Amino acid sequence: MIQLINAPSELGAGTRGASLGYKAIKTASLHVDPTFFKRYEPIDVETANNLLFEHVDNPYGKRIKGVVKMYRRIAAQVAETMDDQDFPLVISGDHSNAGGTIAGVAQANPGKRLGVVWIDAHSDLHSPYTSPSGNVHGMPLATAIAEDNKESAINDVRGTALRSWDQMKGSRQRVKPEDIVFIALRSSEEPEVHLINKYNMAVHRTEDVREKGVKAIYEASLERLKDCDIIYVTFDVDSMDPEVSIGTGTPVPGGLTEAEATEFLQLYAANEKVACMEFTEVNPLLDDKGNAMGEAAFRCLKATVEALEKRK
Ligand code: Z70
Ligand code: MN
Ligand code: MN
Ligand code: MN
Repeated sequence: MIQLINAPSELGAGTRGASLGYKAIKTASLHVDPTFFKRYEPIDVETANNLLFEHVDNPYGKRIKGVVKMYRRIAAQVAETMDDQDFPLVISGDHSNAGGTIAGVAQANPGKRLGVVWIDAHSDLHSPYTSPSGNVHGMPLATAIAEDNKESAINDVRGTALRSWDQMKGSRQRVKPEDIVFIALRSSEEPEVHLINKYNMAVHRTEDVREKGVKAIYEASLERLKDCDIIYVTFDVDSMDPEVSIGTGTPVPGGLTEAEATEFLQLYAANEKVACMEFTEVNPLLDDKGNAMGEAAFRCLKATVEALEKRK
């Protein structure tokens, strides 16, 4: 069974409104498939969004104590869902807690090698030592590979931010850095580029997708992850072009079309190795075309669920 998990986080984002992403998607479903969220009723993860109203005390890990709370709750829910032999499909607000999703997948699958497909304009590989913004949604993938990247440090981090960071990071790698594949990546800072090169992570840019086609990039990613037992796929909607994805915190030109994103999601969803997926960063407050982003995300979600259903 597919289990939707609604985790309307937004503590990790730099702009407000990502916690409304699920509602935007749900509202969009009313025009397209009004009974969808009855058939796939999500489990709600309690947020710590009350902390949005408190003073930010850690410039290099903004609201990171609250992010850690969300991270733990999502990890626990994802692990429980997998222990129940259901497929977790997480709809999160901002991307910060994807490290929690990965921790949950790892917890429920001890001894299995976990690969990651990161469909995103950003590489989300910062640590508090390297983050230019202090926004924790730029850090989840670094928690999965337990990477401080101190050799690229630009920030003098101390105190509770470090303790929270160590809690997110955990004591061991949940994913080997060489088991990470990026799709539609086009915005990384220097410390992230350093890690991508150091560990030879696979990067497929939008131009590569155009040149070779979605299917070929998908197949290359599977070849890359052939020694992995299971795969987690994350879909940050800013992977899509701002023409589709203006309703998101940090749109970046040169992204995927909705059709390309849909094809990727359908291919991954149809693959038995894919054990968990996540949709993230829909922010209707930034959408200047009504709920266009919510509508596109819902169409992507519906296509994903239909492909997952066909597996059985
Ligand atoms: C930049 C930073 C970012 C979104 C992650 C951007 C981070 N690398 N933005 N996800 N939407 O501030 O770390
Ligand atoms: Mn992201
Ligand atoms: Mn992004
Ligand atoms: Mn609007």
